[in-house]
Amino acid sequence: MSGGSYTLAGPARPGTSLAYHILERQRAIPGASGDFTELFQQITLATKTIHSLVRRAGLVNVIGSTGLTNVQGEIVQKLDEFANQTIIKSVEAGGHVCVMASEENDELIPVPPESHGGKYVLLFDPLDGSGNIDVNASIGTIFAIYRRRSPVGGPGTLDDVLQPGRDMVAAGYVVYGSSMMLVYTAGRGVHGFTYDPTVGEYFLSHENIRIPDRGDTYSINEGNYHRWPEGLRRWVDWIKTPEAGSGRPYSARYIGAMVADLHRTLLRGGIFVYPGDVKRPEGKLRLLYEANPLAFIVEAAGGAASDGRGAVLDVVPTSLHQRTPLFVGSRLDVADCVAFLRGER
Ligand code: AHM
Ligand code: MG
Repeated sequence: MSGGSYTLAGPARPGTSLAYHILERQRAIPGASGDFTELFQQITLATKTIHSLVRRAGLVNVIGSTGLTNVQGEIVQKLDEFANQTIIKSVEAGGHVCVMASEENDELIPVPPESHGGKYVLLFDPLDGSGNIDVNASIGTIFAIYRRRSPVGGPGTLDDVLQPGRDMVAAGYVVYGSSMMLVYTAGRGVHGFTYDPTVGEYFLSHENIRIPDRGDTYSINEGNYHRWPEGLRRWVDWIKTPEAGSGRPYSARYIGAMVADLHRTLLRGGIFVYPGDVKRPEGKLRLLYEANPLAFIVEAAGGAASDGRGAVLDVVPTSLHQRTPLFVGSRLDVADCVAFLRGER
Protein backbone atom coordinates (compact mmCIF):
# COMPACT_ATOMS: atom_id res chain seq x y z
CA MET A 1 0.00 0.00 0.00
CA SER A 2 1.32 3.45 -0.73
CA GLY A 3 0.23 7.08 -0.68
CA GLY A 4 -2.55 8.78 1.29
CA SER A 5 -3.18 8.52 4.98
CA TYR A 6 -5.67 6.40 6.77
CA THR A 7 -6.64 5.93 10.38
CA LEU A 8 -9.16 3.50 11.80
CA ALA A 9 -10.41 5.87 14.48
CA GLY A 10 -14.10 6.66 14.08
CA PRO A 11 -15.92 9.78 15.21
CA ALA A 12 -15.88 10.46 18.93
CA ARG A 13 -19.19 9.40 20.49
CA PRO A 14 -21.79 10.60 21.15
CA GLY A 15 -23.06 11.28 17.64
CA THR A 16 -26.79 11.63 16.94
CA SER A 17 -28.46 8.54 18.32
CA LEU A 18 -31.60 7.17 16.68
CA ALA A 19 -33.56 7.74 19.88
CA TYR A 20 -32.52 11.40 19.96
CA HIS A 21 -33.19 11.87 16.25
CA ILE A 22 -36.78 10.65 16.56
CA LEU A 23 -37.41 12.57 19.78
CA GLU A 24 -36.14 15.79 18.24
CA ARG A 25 -38.45 15.42 15.24
CA GLN A 26 -41.47 14.60 17.37
CA ARG A 27 -40.85 17.61 19.60
CA ALA A 28 -41.11 19.79 16.51
CA ILE A 29 -44.72 18.57 15.93
CA PRO A 30 -47.16 20.67 17.96
CA GLY A 31 -49.25 18.53 20.30
CA ALA A 32 -47.20 15.34 19.73
CA SER A 33 -47.74 13.04 22.70
CA GLY A 34 -44.52 11.04 22.55
CA ASP A 35 -46.39 7.83 21.73
CA PHE A 36 -44.74 7.51 18.33
CA THR A 37 -41.29 7.97 19.89
CA GLU A 38 -42.02 5.25 22.43
CA LEU A 39 -43.39 2.88 19.77
CA PHE A 40 -40.23 3.40 17.75
CA GLN A 41 -38.12 2.61 20.80
CA GLN A 42 -39.96 -0.69 21.29
CA ILE A 43 -39.31 -1.60 17.65
CA THR A 44 -35.61 -0.73 17.81
CA LEU A 45 -35.22 -2.67 21.05
CA ALA A 46 -36.68 -5.71 19.28
CA THR A 47 -34.24 -5.34 16.37
CA LYS A 48 -31.29 -5.23 18.76
CA THR A 49 -32.54 -8.41 20.41
CA ILE A 50 -32.93 -10.12 17.02
CA HIS A 51 -29.46 -8.95 16.05
CA SER A 52 -27.91 -10.41 19.18
CA LEU A 53 -29.20 -13.83 18.14
CA VAL A 54 -28.44 -13.42 14.43
CA ARG A 55 -24.79 -12.71 15.31
CA ARG A 56 -24.54 -15.99 17.23
CA ALA A 57 -26.69 -17.98 14.82
CA GLY A 58 -24.08 -20.68 14.18
CA LEU A 59 -23.38 -21.14 17.90
CA VAL A 60 -26.80 -21.33 19.47
CA ASN A 61 -29.54 -23.69 18.35
CA VAL A 62 -31.36 -21.31 16.02
CA ILE A 63 -30.29 -22.42 12.55
CA GLY A 64 -32.72 -24.52 10.60
CA SER A 65 -36.43 -25.04 10.34
CA THR A 66 -39.09 -25.28 13.04
CA GLY A 67 -40.69 -28.07 11.03
CA LEU A 68 -43.74 -25.82 10.48
CA THR A 69 -45.00 -23.95 7.42
CA ASN A 70 -46.57 -20.49 7.49
CA VAL A 71 -49.79 -19.25 5.94
CA GLN A 72 -47.98 -18.85 2.60
CA GLY A 73 -46.95 -22.52 2.70
CA GLU A 74 -43.30 -21.56 3.29
CA ILE A 75 -41.00 -23.27 5.77
CA VAL A 76 -40.71 -21.33 9.03
CA GLN A 77 -37.12 -21.03 10.19
CA LYS A 78 -36.41 -20.93 13.93
CA LEU A 79 -35.09 -17.39 13.60
CA ASP A 80 -38.28 -16.33 11.78
CA GLU A 81 -40.29 -17.42 14.76
CA PHE A 82 -37.93 -15.90 17.31
CA ALA A 83 -37.91 -12.57 15.48
CA ASN A 84 -41.69 -12.59 15.17
CA GLN A 85 -42.25 -13.23 18.87
CA THR A 86 -39.61 -10.68 19.85
CA ILE A 87 -41.32 -7.89 17.91
CA ILE A 88 -44.80 -8.84 19.12
CA LYS A 89 -43.79 -8.97 22.79
CA SER A 90 -41.71 -5.81 22.67
CA VAL A 91 -44.33 -3.70 20.88
CA GLU A 92 -47.23 -5.12 22.87
CA ALA A 93 -45.52 -4.12 26.11
CA GLY A 94 -45.36 -0.50 24.96
CA GLY A 95 -49.15 -0.22 24.61
CA HIS A 96 -49.14 2.13 21.59
CA VAL A 97 -50.58 -0.16 18.92
CA CYS A 98 -54.19 -1.36 18.81
CA VAL A 99 -53.45 -4.25 16.45
CA MET A 100 -50.53 -5.76 14.51
CA ALA A 101 -50.11 -7.97 11.46
CA SER A 102 -47.07 -10.02 10.52
CA GLU A 103 -45.98 -11.99 7.50
CA GLU A 104 -45.69 -14.98 9.84
CA ASN A 105 -49.21 -14.87 11.33
CA ASP A 106 -52.28 -16.13 9.47
CA GLU A 107 -54.59 -13.68 11.22
CA LEU A 108 -54.44 -10.26 12.82
CA ILE A 109 -52.38 -10.12 16.01
CA PRO A 110 -54.63 -8.73 18.73
CA VAL A 111 -53.21 -6.78 21.67
CA PRO A 112 -54.37 -6.98 25.31
CA PRO A 113 -57.40 -4.83 26.24
CA GLU A 114 -55.21 -2.40 28.20
CA SER A 115 -53.62 -1.45 24.85
CA HIS A 116 -56.89 -0.67 23.08
CA GLY A 117 -56.14 3.01 23.52
CA GLY A 118 -53.14 2.59 21.19
CA LYS A 119 -53.24 5.07 18.31
CA TYR A 120 -51.06 3.13 15.92
CA VAL A 121 -51.04 -0.02 13.80
CA LEU A 122 -47.89 -2.01 13.09
CA LEU A 123 -47.31 -4.27 10.08
CA PHE A 124 -44.04 -6.16 9.76
CA ASP A 125 -41.94 -8.85 8.15
CA PRO A 126 -39.88 -10.03 11.13
CA LEU A 127 -37.10 -11.70 9.16
CA ASP A 128 -36.95 -11.05 5.45
CA GLY A 129 -34.80 -13.30 3.29
CA SER A 130 -34.74 -16.03 5.92
CA GLY A 131 -33.45 -18.49 3.32
CA ASN A 132 -30.13 -16.68 3.83
CA ILE A 133 -29.82 -17.50 7.55
CA ASP A 134 -28.11 -20.85 7.13
CA VAL A 135 -25.46 -19.47 4.79
CA ASN A 136 -24.55 -16.38 6.84
CA ALA A 137 -25.74 -13.91 4.22
CA SER A 138 -27.68 -10.69 4.90
CA ILE A 139 -31.25 -10.77 6.20
CA GLY A 140 -33.51 -8.00 7.46
CA THR A 141 -36.62 -6.77 9.27
CA ILE A 142 -39.22 -4.51 7.61
CA PHE A 143 -41.94 -2.50 9.32
CA ALA A 144 -44.73 -0.04 8.54
CA ILE A 145 -46.63 2.18 10.98
CA TYR A 146 -50.14 3.54 10.31
CA ARG A 147 -52.56 5.60 12.36
CA ARG A 148 -55.58 3.57 13.43
CA ARG A 149 -58.92 4.23 11.71
CA SER A 150 -61.19 2.46 14.21
CA PRO A 151 -62.38 4.34 17.30
CA VAL A 152 -59.83 4.54 20.12
CA GLY A 153 -60.74 2.33 23.06
CA GLY A 154 -61.80 -0.80 21.17
CA PRO A 155 -59.65 -3.49 19.54
CA GLY A 156 -57.96 -2.70 16.23
CA THR A 157 -59.67 -4.16 13.15
CA LEU A 158 -58.89 -5.53 9.71
CA ASP A 159 -59.83 -2.12 8.33
CA ASP A 160 -56.96 -0.58 10.36
CA VAL A 161 -54.54 -2.95 8.68
CA LEU A 162 -55.81 -2.79 5.09
CA GLN A 163 -54.80 0.83 4.47
CA PRO A 164 -53.13 1.96 1.25
CA GLY A 165 -49.38 2.46 1.61
CA ARG A 166 -49.87 6.14 0.84
CA ASP A 167 -51.44 6.58 4.31
CA MET A 168 -48.38 5.27 6.14
CA VAL A 169 -47.00 7.40 8.97
CA ALA A 170 -43.54 5.84 8.96
CA ALA A 171 -41.65 2.91 7.53
CA GLY A 172 -38.29 1.36 8.21
CA TYR A 173 -36.05 -1.61 7.71
CA VAL A 174 -33.05 -3.11 9.39
CA VAL A 175 -30.30 -4.95 7.52
CA TYR A 176 -28.41 -7.53 9.53
CA GLY A 177 -25.36 -7.37 7.28
CA SER A 178 -21.65 -6.72 7.70
CA SER A 179 -22.89 -4.12 10.15
CA MET A 180 -26.45 -3.63 11.38
CA MET A 181 -28.22 -0.64 9.89
CA LEU A 182 -31.65 0.84 10.39
CA VAL A 183 -33.15 3.08 7.68
CA TYR A 184 -36.41 4.91 8.29
CA THR A 185 -38.61 7.71 7.10
CA ALA A 186 -41.45 9.42 8.87
CA GLY A 187 -42.17 11.46 5.77
CA ARG A 188 -39.41 14.06 6.25
CA GLY A 189 -36.35 12.56 4.60
CA VAL A 190 -34.90 9.07 4.70
CA HIS A 191 -32.21 8.56 7.31
CA GLY A 192 -29.80 5.69 7.96
CA PHE A 193 -28.33 4.69 11.31
CA THR A 194 -25.51 2.25 11.93
CA TYR A 195 -25.47 0.19 15.09
CA ASP A 196 -22.44 0.63 17.32
CA PRO A 197 -22.17 -2.64 19.26
CA THR A 198 -19.71 -1.12 21.73
CA VAL A 199 -22.36 1.39 22.82
CA GLY A 200 -25.50 -0.65 22.11
CA GLU A 201 -27.12 2.15 20.10
CA TYR A 202 -27.83 3.18 16.50
CA PHE A 203 -26.07 6.38 15.38
CA LEU A 204 -26.86 8.58 12.40
CA SER A 205 -24.51 7.61 9.56
CA HIS A 206 -26.53 8.39 6.40
CA GLU A 207 -28.46 11.61 6.69
CA ASN A 208 -31.13 12.47 4.13
CA ILE A 209 -30.53 9.61 1.69
CA ARG A 210 -31.45 10.42 -1.94
CA ILE A 211 -31.56 7.67 -4.53
CA PRO A 212 -29.87 8.56 -7.84
CA ASP A 213 -32.29 9.07 -10.76
CA ARG A 214 -30.51 6.29 -12.61
CA GLY A 215 -28.15 3.55 -11.49
CA ASP A 216 -26.03 0.85 -13.07
CA THR A 217 -27.27 -2.37 -11.45
CA TYR A 218 -30.39 -4.50 -11.88
CA SER A 219 -31.60 -6.99 -9.33
CA ILE A 220 -33.96 -9.80 -10.35
CA ASN A 221 -34.09 -13.60 -10.05
CA GLU A 222 -33.14 -14.33 -13.64
CA GLY A 223 -33.64 -18.06 -13.11
CA ASN A 224 -37.33 -17.33 -13.67
CA TYR A 225 -36.70 -15.77 -17.12
CA HIS A 226 -38.76 -18.29 -19.06
CA ARG A 227 -41.81 -17.70 -16.87
CA TRP A 228 -41.78 -13.90 -17.30
CA PRO A 229 -44.01 -11.76 -19.53
CA GLU A 230 -42.45 -11.15 -22.92
CA GLY A 231 -41.90 -7.43 -22.25
CA LEU A 232 -39.84 -8.12 -19.16
CA ARG A 233 -37.66 -10.61 -21.02
CA ARG A 234 -37.00 -7.94 -23.65
CA TRP A 235 -36.10 -5.44 -20.89
CA VAL A 236 -33.54 -7.78 -19.35
CA ASP A 237 -32.04 -8.51 -22.77
CA TRP A 238 -31.86 -4.74 -23.40
CA ILE A 239 -30.29 -3.89 -20.04
CA LYS A 240 -27.52 -6.41 -20.73
CA THR A 241 -26.84 -5.20 -24.26
CA PRO A 242 -23.83 -2.86 -24.52
CA GLU A 243 -24.45 0.51 -26.15
CA ALA A 244 -21.85 3.27 -26.14
CA GLY A 245 -22.79 6.21 -23.91
CA SER A 246 -25.96 4.56 -22.59
CA GLY A 247 -24.64 3.15 -19.33
CA ARG A 248 -25.57 -0.36 -20.52
CA PRO A 249 -24.81 -3.13 -19.83
CA TYR A 250 -25.86 -2.89 -16.19
CA SER A 251 -24.34 -5.19 -13.57
CA ALA A 252 -26.51 -7.91 -12.02
CA ARG A 253 -26.75 -8.15 -8.21
CA TYR A 254 -29.16 -10.44 -6.39
CA ILE A 255 -28.63 -11.75 -2.87
CA GLY A 256 -32.16 -13.12 -2.38
CA ALA A 257 -33.08 -10.92 0.59
CA MET A 258 -35.09 -7.98 -0.59
CA VAL A 259 -33.96 -5.74 2.26
CA ALA A 260 -30.31 -6.19 1.33
CA ASP A 261 -30.91 -5.81 -2.41
CA LEU A 262 -33.10 -2.78 -1.80
CA HIS A 263 -30.60 -1.19 0.58
CA ARG A 264 -27.90 -1.32 -2.07
CA THR A 265 -30.33 0.01 -4.66
CA LEU A 266 -31.30 2.90 -2.38
CA LEU A 267 -27.70 3.96 -1.77
CA ARG A 268 -26.28 3.36 -5.25
CA GLY A 269 -29.28 3.53 -7.56
CA GLY A 270 -30.56 0.94 -10.02
CA ILE A 271 -33.61 -1.26 -9.89
CA PHE A 272 -35.00 -4.22 -7.94
CA VAL A 273 -37.71 -6.28 -9.62
CA TYR A 274 -39.90 -9.15 -8.46
CA PRO A 275 -42.47 -9.55 -11.26
CA GLY A 276 -45.60 -11.59 -11.68
CA ASP A 277 -45.04 -14.63 -13.91
CA VAL A 278 -46.95 -17.59 -15.31
CA LYS A 279 -46.53 -19.52 -12.06
CA ARG A 280 -47.36 -16.60 -9.74
CA PRO A 281 -49.28 -13.86 -11.58
CA GLU A 282 -48.99 -11.49 -8.60
CA GLY A 283 -45.36 -12.36 -7.86
CA LYS A 284 -44.00 -13.45 -4.50
CA LEU A 285 -43.67 -10.35 -2.37
CA ARG A 286 -46.28 -9.33 0.15
CA LEU A 287 -47.90 -5.94 -0.34
CA LEU A 288 -48.40 -5.09 3.33
CA TYR A 289 -45.15 -6.27 4.88
CA GLU A 290 -42.57 -5.96 2.10
CA ALA A 291 -43.59 -3.92 -0.95
CA ASN A 292 -45.41 -1.02 0.74
CA PRO A 293 -42.89 -0.08 3.43
CA LEU A 294 -39.96 -0.32 1.01
CA ALA A 295 -41.90 1.62 -1.65
CA PHE A 296 -42.64 4.33 0.92
CA ILE A 297 -38.95 4.66 1.77
CA VAL A 298 -37.79 4.67 -1.85
CA GLU A 299 -40.40 7.28 -2.88
CA ALA A 300 -39.40 9.46 0.09
CA ALA A 301 -35.81 9.25 -1.16
CA GLY A 302 -36.83 10.43 -4.64
CA GLY A 303 -37.24 7.04 -6.33
CA ALA A 304 -40.24 5.16 -7.69
CA ALA A 305 -42.15 1.96 -6.92
CA SER A 306 -44.65 0.44 -9.35
CA ASP A 307 -46.61 -2.79 -9.55
CA GLY A 308 -46.52 -2.50 -13.36
CA ARG A 309 -49.95 -0.86 -13.40
CA GLY A 310 -49.42 2.17 -11.17
CA ALA A 311 -47.78 3.29 -7.94
CA VAL A 312 -47.64 0.48 -5.38
CA LEU A 313 -48.56 2.92 -2.62
CA ASP A 314 -51.94 3.67 -4.24
CA VAL A 315 -53.13 0.06 -4.16
CA VAL A 316 -56.03 -0.44 -1.75
CA PRO A 317 -55.31 -3.78 -0.04
CA THR A 318 -58.08 -6.35 0.14
CA SER A 319 -56.43 -9.13 2.13
CA LEU A 320 -53.74 -9.58 4.77
CA HIS A 321 -51.33 -11.67 2.75
CA GLN A 322 -51.94 -10.16 -0.67
CA ARG A 323 -48.99 -10.31 -3.06
CA THR A 324 -47.87 -7.81 -5.64
CA PRO A 325 -45.43 -7.54 -8.53
CA LEU A 326 -42.77 -4.94 -7.66
CA PHE A 327 -40.55 -2.66 -9.74
CA VAL A 328 -38.68 -0.34 -7.38
CA GLY A 329 -35.61 1.87 -7.41
CA SER A 330 -34.24 4.78 -9.41
CA ARG A 331 -36.96 6.81 -11.10
CA LEU A 332 -35.66 6.46 -14.67
CA ASP A 333 -34.77 2.78 -14.34
CA VAL A 334 -38.27 1.95 -13.07
CA ALA A 335 -39.82 3.97 -15.92
CA ASP A 336 -37.74 2.07 -18.52
CA CYS A 337 -38.61 -1.32 -17.08
CA VAL A 338 -42.34 -0.64 -16.80
CA ALA A 339 -42.41 0.75 -20.37
CA PHE A 340 -40.92 -2.52 -21.67
CA LEU A 341 -43.32 -4.55 -19.54
CA ARG A 342 -46.30 -2.72 -21.03
CA GLY A 343 -44.99 -3.12 -24.56
CA GLU A 344 -44.48 0.64 -24.95
CA ARG A 345 -40.87 0.10 -25.96
P1 AHM B 1 -39.25 -14.22 2.82
O1 AHM B 1 -39.90 -13.01 3.45
O2 AHM B 1 -40.06 -15.45 3.05
O3 AHM B 1 -37.84 -14.38 3.25
O4 AHM B 1 -39.32 -14.07 1.20
C1 AHM B 1 -39.09 -12.87 0.57
C2 AHM B 1 -37.78 -12.93 -0.16
C3 AHM B 1 -37.27 -11.58 -0.52
O5 AHM B 1 -36.51 -11.04 0.50
C4 AHM B 1 -36.41 -11.90 -1.72
O6 AHM B 1 -36.20 -10.80 -2.51
C5 AHM B 1 -37.20 -12.97 -2.39
O7 AHM B 1 -37.94 -13.60 -1.36
C6 AHM B 1 -36.34 -13.98 -3.06
O8 AHM B 1 -37.16 -14.88 -3.72
P2 AHM B 1 -36.60 -15.85 -4.86
O9 AHM B 1 -35.80 -16.90 -4.17
O10 AHM B 1 -37.83 -16.39 -5.51
O11 AHM B 1 -35.78 -15.04 -5.82
MG1 MG C 1 -40.00 -11.28 3.53
